[in-house]
Amino acid sequence: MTIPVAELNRAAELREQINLHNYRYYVLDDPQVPDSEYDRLMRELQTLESKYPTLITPESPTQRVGAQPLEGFGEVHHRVPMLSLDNAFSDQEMIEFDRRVRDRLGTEGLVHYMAEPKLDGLAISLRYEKGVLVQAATRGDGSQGEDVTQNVRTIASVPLLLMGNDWPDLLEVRGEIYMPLAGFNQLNMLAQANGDKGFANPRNAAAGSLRQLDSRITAQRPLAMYCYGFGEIAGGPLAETQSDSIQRLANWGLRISPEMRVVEGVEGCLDYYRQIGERRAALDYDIDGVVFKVDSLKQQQSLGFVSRAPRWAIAQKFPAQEEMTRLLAIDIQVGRTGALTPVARLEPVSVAGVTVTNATLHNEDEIKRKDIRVGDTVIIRRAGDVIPQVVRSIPTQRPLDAEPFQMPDHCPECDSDVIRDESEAVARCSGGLFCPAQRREAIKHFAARRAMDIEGLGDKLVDQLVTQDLIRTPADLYQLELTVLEKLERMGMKSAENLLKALEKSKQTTFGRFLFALGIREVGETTANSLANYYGSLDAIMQADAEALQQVPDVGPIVAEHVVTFFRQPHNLEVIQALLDSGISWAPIDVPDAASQTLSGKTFVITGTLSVPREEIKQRLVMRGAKVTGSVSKKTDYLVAGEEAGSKRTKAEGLGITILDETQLDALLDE
Ligand code: D41
Repeated sequence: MTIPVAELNRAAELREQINLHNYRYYVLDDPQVPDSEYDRLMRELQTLESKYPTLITPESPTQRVGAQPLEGFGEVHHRVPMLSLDNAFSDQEMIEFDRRVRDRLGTEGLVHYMAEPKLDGLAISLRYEKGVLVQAATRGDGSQGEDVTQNVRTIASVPLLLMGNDWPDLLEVRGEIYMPLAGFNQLNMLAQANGDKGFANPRNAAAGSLRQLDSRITAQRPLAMYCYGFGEIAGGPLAETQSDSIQRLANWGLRISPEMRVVEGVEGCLDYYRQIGERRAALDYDIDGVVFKVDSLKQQQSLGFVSRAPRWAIAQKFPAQEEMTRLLAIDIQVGRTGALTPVARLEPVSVAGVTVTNATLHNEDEIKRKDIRVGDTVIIRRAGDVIPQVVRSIPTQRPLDAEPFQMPDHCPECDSDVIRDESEAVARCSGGLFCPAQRREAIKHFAARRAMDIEGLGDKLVDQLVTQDLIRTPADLYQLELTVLEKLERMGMKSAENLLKALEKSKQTTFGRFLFALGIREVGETTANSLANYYGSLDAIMQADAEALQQVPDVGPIVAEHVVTFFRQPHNLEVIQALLDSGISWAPIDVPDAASQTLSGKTFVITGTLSVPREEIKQRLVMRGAKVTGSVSKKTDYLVAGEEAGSKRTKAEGLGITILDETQLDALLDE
């Protein structure tokens, strides 16, 4: 069947447009058109292709949905081997690496390195012939891998056709296929909803998805790829440096990491390592370190490689974050609100350089779900500076007599009944302030830095004071006397005096801090401040009912109920009275009247250099009921722009948002 020229041209045009939109969306993460427009173009192309099947080529954007299942994967020989990476586990080892590089190069000058995150995924080689993706292979042992072309073709950020026309006729690109964390979490949530276990981590999920014989399954998985290296290239290297070569890949529509940088010398490497380490948790993918590559290809060549790893590259790994140890016991901790939290007592183990002896187990359901038992060998994870977690147990190493965990039905501290609301995951001690644990935790909370900020009143000291029955409520703190304090363990005359001074000093506080310190359930710092600013006085809050309380920003029905309940307890009112009697006070709060809220409901963004500090402008806007946010979006009503306002101004202009200079802002504030 001959195809009319008009439709032939239209098909070509559609492919070009779709490829471009694909690139904008998946590679640059900056879409140009709404999804509906993209879908419309795709449908039009599909219609044309089904009318004229000879129009279909393998690189058509319609051909990404997956193909017939395979019997098995073919083998691929890597003519240019896929090398492995040497590891460095410390700054010292990095210094030694840089020393070796400079010795071999015979230079004392600073070496330029290309730095990039080390993704925890799977290494892949893509082969483009005349700009068309013809093969994708796993690394395998470095010289022999598996042919996973059908699967890789379904990954949207892998171009089926390179952009431009200055690519070499043969181009092999190496990179890492991985699963973004957002996609991983979604996939696992879906799996769990279907009663499946899901994947243990994003790396396994990526590997499992890529090893599917049925590429239609792979097509459903949120995989992505970053390119970082080269295999065979017709006509030799693409440029003189690693960084320029990578830039050329980017120009052809291949996806490269936005974190890639050229750094100078080993100091530059170590800085980069630290910076990425700090941002690690904010990235949408798992990384296990940073890779450094000598930037000059000439230098790379003169360094060469040993066995299977180049001498010109190294991976500086982050310290391991998971370790195995034994679960010695499960203790129950009683919190300020009576919540019982199971805590794992562990055989001490060093995780990422920190000795861990305790880890959180969250709640009863979690322990049951993971089937964790005392005596088990367990895997502990420490992520950043959060509390270590028990990831899972290893059932094959379980002692025969290990029994399933059971939440106690009486409080381990005060023997009161434990109750668990059907709708809640937490079990609670019903003892209230009869329970010494709840009293202890309430007082610790009261004294905390973000609450009354009583310096020198640490957890251990509170434990002693409560255990010896020297205090029962936060108000008792202000009745403590020197003669009593100085006799306490690890207390001397001097620290006892300092504590009394700190107590005295804490009496001058803010209303928000005081409210927070009371420890009303679900009332955190922000809510406490909202309540303080909205009502201005304790009496006003105490008189408000649940309905009125919900008028306060970020107070919902649950918080409102907790506030009302708290102030209904005679015991709490007594404690508050005693606290006020002991001299606690705060600066009065001006409650703005409704008439001054001229900018209520309006959202502002402030940018550029202004003649007064930004905080001051923010304050003035907030006093008028406005909200001030950090970034421009459709929800922004006004952009206040000073000198040298950059991208925010451009974005605001694009969105048609009203832009104010300082004079216009003053006028608006004076209205
Ligand atoms: O992100 C990675 N996992 C990564 C792996 C990376 N950013 N760069 C890499 N560079 C290389 C060389 C220097 C050999 C081209 C690598 C790997 N190799 C690699 N991945 C798996 C084995 C080797």
